[in-house]
Amino acid sequence: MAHRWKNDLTHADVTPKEAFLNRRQILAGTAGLGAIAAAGLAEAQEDLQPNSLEDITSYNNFYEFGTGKSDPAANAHKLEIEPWSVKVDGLVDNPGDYSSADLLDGLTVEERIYRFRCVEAWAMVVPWNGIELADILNKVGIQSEAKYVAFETVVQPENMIGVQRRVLDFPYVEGLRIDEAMHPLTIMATGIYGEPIAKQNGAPMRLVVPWKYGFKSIKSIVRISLTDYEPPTSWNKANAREYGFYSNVNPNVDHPRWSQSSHRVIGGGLFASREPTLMFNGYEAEVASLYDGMDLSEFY
Ligand SMILES: Nc1nc2c(c(=O)[nH]1)N[C@H]1C(S)=C(S)[C@@H](COP(=O)(O)O)O[C@H]1N2
Ligand SMILES: [Mo]
Repeated sequence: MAHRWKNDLTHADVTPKEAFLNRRQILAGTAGLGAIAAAGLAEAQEDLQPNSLEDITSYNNFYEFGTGKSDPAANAHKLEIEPWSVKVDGLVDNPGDYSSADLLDGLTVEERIYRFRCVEAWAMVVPWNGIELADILNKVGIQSEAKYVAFETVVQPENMIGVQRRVLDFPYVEGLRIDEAMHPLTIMATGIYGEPIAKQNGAPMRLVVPWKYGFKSIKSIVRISLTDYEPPTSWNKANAREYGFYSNVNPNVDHPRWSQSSHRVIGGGLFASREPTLMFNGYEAEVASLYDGMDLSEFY
């Protein structure tokens, strides 16, 4: 179900600004890129800022592999992703343990260039490849009592230094309300720049919810559960005063320890700059109606 929303970003907005040639090599060297390449990348290259794969894969949050921004790139090679199984359970018609191939089989992978805003007030623009989460949920069959979706990240203690050090209460868990999960902007990402998603970015599949702070976009998912209650979420469990369940990007509501009105643009190098943060991270027109009647002045 392509193009049910309007994307105001182009490849020219992709950060950072330094590896245009790498990008050409990636495109030239990737067999089976198919629809992604055909979707205008060749033409758009004229407008492209230099490529961002390097920054996207080297500045990460993935606490299972350590708390430093460069720890995931250094340690996530240990993540074992084959075979990969996703348990689907709860209020679904077709529960079970799905291989990643079976879960995604027959569904359409699209490129989605999204702003990505961490609650720590930094941001990137990432050209994801992914499948609308709604397509996956429709495939497994949502029962009418389902009101939320819960997600869980894999735990491989022997491979995960952050798990060994118990830097958070693992497994990392996240959740969405069902209407958020079914929104066409919400994707299960399986790639970046037409390449399989790097382990430090959450291989083999991770959520991307572009109007919410980055911690909602849970990585390396092994369980999807449909529930009739609001599921617990990792950062809310760790510090409920600072991190809510909704966590929609909102420049008007400061985090208790830092302002959310602007953010640092990753990848600018010497030209690193700040830019104003937009309501719902720039997706207000698409998602504001989901929150009609909610008090957005609180840090949800
Ligand atoms: N399992 C898991 N998922 C996670 C995290 C994590 O530590 N563990 N960090 C979150 C945070 S805080 C952010 S900002 C994004 C970072 O995604 P990126 O490294 O692909 O930019 O992943 C989110 N998903
Ligand atoms: Mo984050």
